[in-house]
Amino acid sequence: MRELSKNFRIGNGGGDAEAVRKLAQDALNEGITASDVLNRGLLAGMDIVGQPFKIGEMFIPEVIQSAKTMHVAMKILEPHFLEAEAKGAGVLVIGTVERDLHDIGKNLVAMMMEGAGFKVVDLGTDIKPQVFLNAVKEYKPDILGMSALLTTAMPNMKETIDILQEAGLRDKVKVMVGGAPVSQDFTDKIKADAYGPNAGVAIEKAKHLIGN
Ligand code: B1M
Repeated sequence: MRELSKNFRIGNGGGDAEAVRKLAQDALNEGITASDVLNRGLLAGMDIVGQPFKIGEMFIPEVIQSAKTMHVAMKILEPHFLEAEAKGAGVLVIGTVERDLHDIGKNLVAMMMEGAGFKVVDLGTDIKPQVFLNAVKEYKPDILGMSALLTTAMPNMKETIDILQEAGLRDKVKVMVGGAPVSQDFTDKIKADAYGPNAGVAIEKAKHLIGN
C-alpha cells in the first residue's frame, strides 16, 4: 500500500495516475478491502502531497496531477462502495462552497453516501448560497452538505445557513459541514446540525440525522 501512496508524488512532480490505477486494482484483486485501499493508499497518498504544497516545494500543476490521480483511483473503488450497502436512505444535496474549487473530499463523501444508500445530488464546486437555496427548494433533500477546504471560504457556509433561514427553510433540512479546516466548534458557531471530520463519520452522522 505504501507503494501506492508514493505514486501520488513522483520525484518533485505530481502523481502517476496509471501506476496508481494498476496498484489499486491489484490490491483489490488480492482481497484488500476498498476501505483499506482508500484509507491506507489513496488518502495517505494525498497526505504526501499536502506538506510539500504548503511549503512551496510542489506547485499547482503538479498538485492537479496528483488530484487527477486520486480521481482515477476513486473510479476504481466506486463500484465496491456502491455494491456494499442498501438503497433508500434519504436525499443529500452536496457541494463545495463559493470561491472554493477543492472537490476531492466532497466527491469522496458523495460517493460513499451513495454507497450508503443516499440519493446524492452533487452541485459541484464554487457554489453560491443562492444556488444551494435553489437546490433545497428543487430537490427537498433530507440533508444539505457543504464542503470547504479554504479558511477564507468557510464564512460562506454560514451565509448559506442564513439564507435558508431567511427563506423559512432552515427547519426543513439538516445541514452537514466538513472539510479539513472545519471543526466541531465552527459547526456549533454557525448552527449547522452535524460535522463530518471524514467520509466514514459523515455517513454515520448522516444516518443519525435522518433517524436511521
Ligand atoms: Co489547495 N489548498 N489550494 N489545491 N490543497 C489546501 C486545502 C491547503 C491546506 C494547502 C496548504 O497550504 N497546506 C491550502 C488552504 C489553506 C487554508 O485556507 N487553510 C490550499 C490553498 C491555499 C490553495 C490555493 C489558494 C493555492 C493557490 O492558488 N495559491 C488554491 C485555491 C483554489 C480555490 O479553491 N479557489 C488551491 C488549489 C488546489 C489545487 C487545484 C491544486 C488542488 C485541488 C484539486 C481538486 O480538489 N480537484 C489542491 C489540493 C489537492 C490541496 C491539498 C494538497 C489536498 C486537499 C485534498 O484533496 N485532500 C490541500 C492540502 C491538505 O489538505 N493537506 C490543499 C484530500 C481530501 C480527501 O481531504 O478534502 O479534507 P478533504 O476531505 C476529507 C474530510 O475533510 C471530509 O471527508 C473527506 C474524506 O475523509 N470532508 C467532509 C470533506 N468535505 C466534507 C463534507 C462533509 C463531510 C465531510 O459533509 C458535507
